[in-house]
Amino acid sequence: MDDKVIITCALTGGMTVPAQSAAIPVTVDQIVEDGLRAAEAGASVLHIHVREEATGRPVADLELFDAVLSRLKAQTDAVLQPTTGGGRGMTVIERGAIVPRFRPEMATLNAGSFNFGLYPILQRDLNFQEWEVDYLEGTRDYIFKNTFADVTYLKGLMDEAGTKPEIEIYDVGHLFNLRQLIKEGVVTPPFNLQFVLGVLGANMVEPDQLIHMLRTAERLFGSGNFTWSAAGVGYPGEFQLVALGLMMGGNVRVGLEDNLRVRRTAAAKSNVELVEKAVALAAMFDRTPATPAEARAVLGLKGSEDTDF
Ligand code: KMH
Ligand code: ZN
Repeated sequence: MDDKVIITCALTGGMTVPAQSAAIPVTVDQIVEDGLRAAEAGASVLHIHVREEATGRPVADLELFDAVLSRLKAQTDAVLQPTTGGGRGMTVIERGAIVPRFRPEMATLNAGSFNFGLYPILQRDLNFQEWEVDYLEGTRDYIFKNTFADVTYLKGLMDEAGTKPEIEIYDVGHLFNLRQLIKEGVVTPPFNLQFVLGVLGANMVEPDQLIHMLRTAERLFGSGNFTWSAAGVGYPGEFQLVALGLMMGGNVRVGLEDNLRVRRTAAAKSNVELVEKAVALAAMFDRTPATPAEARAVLGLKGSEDTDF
């Protein structure tokens, strides 16, 4: 097993809302500051979303992406990985615009459509803003749309930009989608998989679910033809998958995008706390955080010079 582990930190996302935690970075300054500290703590990939600064609402605003990406690139060598997943209400055109505009080394590519239910968050006794109630309640009737046409379109943008996709797999069926896209020449091995478990509407965080998805990927694609990472949504799911990923030779993802607790009884004060816990767990499994250069080599990335930010 390769002792190096690529730790991705998903800084803010488009799922959680500010009412859930004051730790969620919202402004450009907060996202940049948290990203720099997360990289310092051992994250070699920073997964980037942006939010309206005044309200914290997830947006696809290219000016905000430019500010975050440019300032991070100026201060860290970590791989900067913007999302094409965006958030509820964004079209695939809006979501994909970050690729030709910034030509990032890496961006997410979601391999299938599914219900994306965030509305149970409203059962918590929190001080929600009006938009947060609408945003969350609206997910009762929301499909995170990634049709074969959408995935093909987004991957085409990435091919033109020299951007490597991180292919997000939420259900085992998404692996069979991927097999079809390989047949069509849309995706060619080697590629990078991120197993994301714990979204209501797709697979949940259970050890045998991850192992089944991994074994299915190995059977469909051959274990030498892909790298993989594990991202658990919620607590303890995030760190259950971190432990499994570390034990099984994979890479791992943590961050306030996916999970707001660092202990069962303690909310995370920042992304750094989550990265630090992943680094500590890695050491227990004889694994050390990959440097950005090592991550680029494993993921097959073009380097940060050839980007447009
Ligand atoms: N929010 C995660 C559940 C993306 O941004 O494209 C999935 C994710 C995908 O991070
Ligand atoms: Zn994301």
